[in-house]
Amino acid sequence: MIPDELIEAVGNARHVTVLTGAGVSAESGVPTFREAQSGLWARYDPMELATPEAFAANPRLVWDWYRFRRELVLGVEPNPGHRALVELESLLPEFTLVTQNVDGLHARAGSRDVVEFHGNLFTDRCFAEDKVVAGQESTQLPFCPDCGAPLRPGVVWFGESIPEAARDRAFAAARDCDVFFSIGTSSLVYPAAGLVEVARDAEATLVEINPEPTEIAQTLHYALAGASGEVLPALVKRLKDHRS
Ligand code: BV8
Repeated sequence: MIPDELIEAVGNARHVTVLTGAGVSAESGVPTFREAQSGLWARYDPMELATPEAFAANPRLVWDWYRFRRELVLGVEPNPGHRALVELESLLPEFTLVTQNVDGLHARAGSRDVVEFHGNLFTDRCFAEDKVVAGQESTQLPFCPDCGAPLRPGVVWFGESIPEAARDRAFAAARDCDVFFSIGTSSLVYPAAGLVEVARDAEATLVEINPEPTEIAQTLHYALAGASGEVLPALVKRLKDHRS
């Protein structure tokens, strides 16, 4: 399932960069972004809720959706895929984990220094000053204690720019790595989906872990068809056996 040459490439790598998407959290019980939304939210398209326009038009609906997602994520645990990435980091000289996920599960699994490309579900930001504000546990619409403007979830919405520090770190890591993993992402959302092209141009070995082929299938060196919660622990075990 995992070719020896790939284990060699990872074992000899100076720098490995990983991009994860919603598929890495699927085995924790967090629905992926493009799966039909469950229950109450089934009738809403995330693409229409995760926008500044949706928030301006109906802040209560958007806050209700994010609070629903916060509750959902607080009720789940990181899965073996998250934990395998923590172990992989400890086996390599340099490792950069970039995630599109806003659920914070990589950090809860023990990954340090995660590059949160699309922000984080659990922070609040002032809509006017765009600064992070201490989370307010309120069921109403929260407002900035400093300027009174509405607070919004600390995530990057469609049509919004990626936070500069996260964007710069992610693209630098894609340029510098010897092996680039794209794990659990449909590779549809830019600029995150552009990272693999940067890694390709830097002649990195390109690997995907996903049960389904995706938009980037043609550009890959290795496509490991499977669930990240199974493939990643198997990869780490093979790497440790290879080392011993
Ligand atoms: C920007 C936070 C511009 C919010 C998210 C036309 C062409 C190209 C681009 C565009 C376009 N029109 C508009 C754009 C830009 C747009 C974009 O890319 N749209 C796409 C949809 C076409 N991008 C933006 O707007 C970005 N900003 O471009 O700014 C700009 C420039 C200058 C100045 C001002 C503005 C901002 C995008 C960020 C949006 N925010 N999230 C929230 O979460 O509420 S994105 C959202 O989608 C999530 O973060 C999610 O992570 C992300 C990507 O989805 P995936 O993670 O890939 O999840 P998905 O469900 O799609 O796929 C899951 C995969 O997992 C599947 O492949 C499945 O097979 C696999 N899987 C399932 N189970 C498993 C598994 N894999 C492994 N193991 C398993 N067990």
